[in-house]
Amino acid sequence: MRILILGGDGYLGWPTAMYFSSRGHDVHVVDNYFRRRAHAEAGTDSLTPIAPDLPARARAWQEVSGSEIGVTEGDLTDWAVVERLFRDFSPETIVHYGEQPSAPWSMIDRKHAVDTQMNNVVNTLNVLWAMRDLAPDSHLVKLGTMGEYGTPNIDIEEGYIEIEHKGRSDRLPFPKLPGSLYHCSKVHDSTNVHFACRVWGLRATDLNQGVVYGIETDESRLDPRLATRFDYDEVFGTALNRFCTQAVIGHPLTPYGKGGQTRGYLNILDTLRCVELSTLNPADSGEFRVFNQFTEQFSINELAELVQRAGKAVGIDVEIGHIDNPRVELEEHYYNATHTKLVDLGLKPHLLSETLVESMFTVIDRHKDRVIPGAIMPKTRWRGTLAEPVPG
Ligand code: NAD
Ligand code: USQ
Repeated sequence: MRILILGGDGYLGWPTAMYFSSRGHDVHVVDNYFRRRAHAEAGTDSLTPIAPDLPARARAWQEVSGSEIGVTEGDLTDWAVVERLFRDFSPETIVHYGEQPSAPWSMIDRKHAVDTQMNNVVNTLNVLWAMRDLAPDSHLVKLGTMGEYGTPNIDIEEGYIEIEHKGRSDRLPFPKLPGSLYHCSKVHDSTNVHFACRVWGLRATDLNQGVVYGIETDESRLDPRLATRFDYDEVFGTALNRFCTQAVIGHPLTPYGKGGQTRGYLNILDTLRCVELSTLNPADSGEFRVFNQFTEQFSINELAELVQRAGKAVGIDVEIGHIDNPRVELEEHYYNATHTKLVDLGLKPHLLSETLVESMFTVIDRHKDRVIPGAIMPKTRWRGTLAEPVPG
C-alpha cells in the first residue's frame, strides 16, 4: 500500500515509517522540522541522539533494511507542498501525525497558542481538500487525543454517544472538554474531518490516543542511527517518559498537585500496531470512525509509585516529590473510557510492568549524560502572568 506519513520526523512518525516499510509498504514521509526547531529555541533536546534530518534517516534505513523511504522536507500549512505530495505520491492511506503535540507549548503565551491552532487546523484542512480533489478514495488515519474528551463525570464512549432528549434520540459526537489550547486544536480537527466525511464522502479514522510511553521499537533497535526522539523536558516530555528519566538521574518525580489525574496510556509498540490495524481495515466511504487508542488507565500517583518500585528492584532510590500543579485540571475525578474497537480488530496490548520500566531505565542510563536538569521542572502555567504587555 502507498502510505503517506505526515510528521514523519517525530517521536511516533519515524518509527511508524520504518514499521510500514519493513512490512513491504511504499512509504513517503513529510516533515518541516517544527519539533526540532522548538527544542533548539528552548535549549532542550532529545535524550536519544537522532540522525540530523530525514534524508540521513532514510539513508540509514536503506543501508540497514534495503528498503527505501521517500522524503519531503516541507510545511503542511503550505498548499503547494500538500498538493504536490498528493499528485506525485497518490497515497492510499494518509497517517496524520503532523501537528504541534504539546499542551504546555500551546499555553506558553498568545503567540504559541495561535501558532498551535493555525498549524494544526490548517494542516488538516489542507489534507482534507487534497483528499477531496486528488485522492477521494484514500483513507485518513488521523491522530487525535483522549484529551479531547477531558474528564467528564460519566463513562467516555468511543467517539459517539446515544442520547435521548425530550422524547427523541440520536447518535451524536461525544461531548468534548479539552484541557489545553492544543487539545482544543484536536477538537477543531475532529469537527472538520467529520464534516468532510459527511459532506464529501471521505473516509477517516480518528485515533483518540492516550499518552504514549516507550523508547525503542523493533526497527529503531537495529541501528543507533534509527533511534527515535525521546523527550523528558517540561514542555514536550510526557508523564511516564519524564518519570523514568527523573528516576535515572536521581531527580524527585514530579506528580503535579494531588496526583489523582487519570489518563489512558499505551506503549509506543501498540501505537504502531493500532495505526497498522486502522490502515489495513479502512473506514467506509463517508464514515468518520473514532477509536479510543490506549490500553490501560492510570493515575499520576500510580505511575510514580510504579516507577519507584521498579527503581527499588534495580537499586535506585526514587523519591516522589510534590509540586504545585502548573495546569488547570481536576486532580481527583471519575475516569472510565471505553477502548474495545482496536482490540476487536486484533490488538494484543503490551501492558505496563515494572520490567518494562526497568528496560526503559537501561536505555535512559546509556544517554543520561545528555540530560539537561534545568529542563525538568514545570515553568509553563495555565494561569500565568500576562505574556505580552497590554498596549497603551
Ligand atoms: P512529534 O512532535 O514528535 O511529531 C509531530 C511531527 O510533525 C514533528 O516531527 C513536527 O516537526 C511535524 N510537524 C508539525 N507541524 C508540521 C507542519 N506544519 N508541516 C510538516 N510537519 C509538521 O509528536 P508525537 O509525539 O510523535 O505525536 C504525533 C501525533 O500524535 C501528534 O498529532 C500528537 O498530537 C498525537 N499524539 C501524541 C501522543 C503522545 O503521547 N506522544 C499522544 C496522543 C496523541
Ligand atoms: N503530569 C504530572 N507530572 C509531570 C507531567 C505530567 O503530573 O511531570 C500530569 C499532567 O498534569 C496531566 C498528565 O500527567 O494530568 C498527562 O500529562 P502529559 O504531559 O503526560 O500529557 P498531555 O499533556 O496530556 O499530552 C500528551 C501528549 C499529547 C497527547 C496527550 C494524550 O503530549 O500529544 O494528545 O498526551 S491525552 O493525555 O490522552 O490527551
